Amino acid sequence: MERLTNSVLKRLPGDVQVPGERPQTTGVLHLGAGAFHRAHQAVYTDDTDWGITVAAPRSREVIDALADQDGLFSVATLGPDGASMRVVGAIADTVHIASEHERAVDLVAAETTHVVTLTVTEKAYRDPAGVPGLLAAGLARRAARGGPPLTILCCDNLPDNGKSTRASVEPLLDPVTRAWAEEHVTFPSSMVDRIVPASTQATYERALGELGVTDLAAVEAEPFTQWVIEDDFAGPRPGWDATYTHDVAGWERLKLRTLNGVHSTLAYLGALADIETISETLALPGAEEYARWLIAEQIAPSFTPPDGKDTVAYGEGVLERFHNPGIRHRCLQIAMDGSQKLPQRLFATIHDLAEAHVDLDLIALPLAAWTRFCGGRSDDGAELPLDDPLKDVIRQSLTAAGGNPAARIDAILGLHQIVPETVADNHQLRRAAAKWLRELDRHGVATTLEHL
Ligand code: CS2
Repeated sequence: MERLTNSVLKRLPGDVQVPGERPQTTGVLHLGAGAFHRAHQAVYTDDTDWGITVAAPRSREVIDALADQDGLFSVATLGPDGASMRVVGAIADTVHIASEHERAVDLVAAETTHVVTLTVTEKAYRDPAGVPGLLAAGLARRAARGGPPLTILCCDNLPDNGKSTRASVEPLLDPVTRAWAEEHVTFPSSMVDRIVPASTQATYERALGELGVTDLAAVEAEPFTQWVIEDDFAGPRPGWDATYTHDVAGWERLKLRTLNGVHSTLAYLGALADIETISETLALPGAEEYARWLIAEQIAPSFTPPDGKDTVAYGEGVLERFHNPGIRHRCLQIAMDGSQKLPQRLFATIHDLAEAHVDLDLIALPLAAWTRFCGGRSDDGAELPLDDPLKDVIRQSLTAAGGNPAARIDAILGLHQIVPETVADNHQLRRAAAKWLRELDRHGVATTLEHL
């Protein structure tokens, strides 16, 4: 079957949006070739005259597909009222970090690289041998050459993600590079948002149907897209149509606690109830009502939203997006890496509520749901995969705790690597979570939600 390449662009159906002139230079080096990058930063860059070199840390699947397609791929935007197709031409080159490490280091150092963007998932920042090590090696080379300033822009769902990225790289720098970096490198924070499920066979089939050629790097996404970036660039940047601000922290909190917090909550509840997607989970009797209460009574009072924003109204928008039937976002995909996601999505909220002496009953339910999910069995007794870097310690602690709900909650709250002491020691939270876990064990998710 013919592939999506430059030579077929002119023959694509008229309703497919195609790129104009392809970029000649790649001022952006992007680390992480996942679906989210392709449907988010790559689309923003496609609307500018800059190009991207995309670097894949481990798997070569996506970059091989891109290389076979002259860097082209399609984004299907799936709204409640139909779909539209766009071919993105911003990716000009690819690099495989695992097998071309030297070249990747050189790209970080290259004077033509002005911005390094990252979507490498939460856990990657804890692995000095991985992405932080690559950035450190690249900065050392750049400093040694007296290269131009560089902006390192994190686009992962972490709080203060610029600071977190800096903190993962800085300890790896020698004193000379560190001094140079202080002058020449910035790490702005950013809040990124677009729902982009992992591509499946159905994604590739849809692309083939719409384009008439095969696209093995195709992605599907919702219509909504947002990018709020801290205005702290060390040098030139592409003309991304983003919001530039000096206070990104409020935006990050709003999105992480509301969208991602409710996403993870629904993902664990849905997975336990043997439901495949978020939109199907939200359709369970009681689920949407619960999500609304959670947002209004627990998430909203936990922080001050950015200027002019109302968390409850924002939450309504989020729930509407979650309902989008065109997006089949699997609960098990979102359930992955809970230990890396829940600190900023759930524990930070609990911490702030506890400080403000707000009752913690409703927010104890996601904690109970995650605890039961980590036990590995759904309400129907099906096996649930625990895909998490802390899998071994989680399973060991739960096994040691036995069947008692209170002991299992204590085992999870005892994960001091991820649970702040103020949360772990909160008596009211422990009691409420144990109560919910007992309910979930006895009656399952569907009945628990129905009788809230
Ligand atoms: C999701 C996010 O997989 C997950 O954990 O919560 O990927 C979510 O879809 C995005 O952050 C939306 O911007």
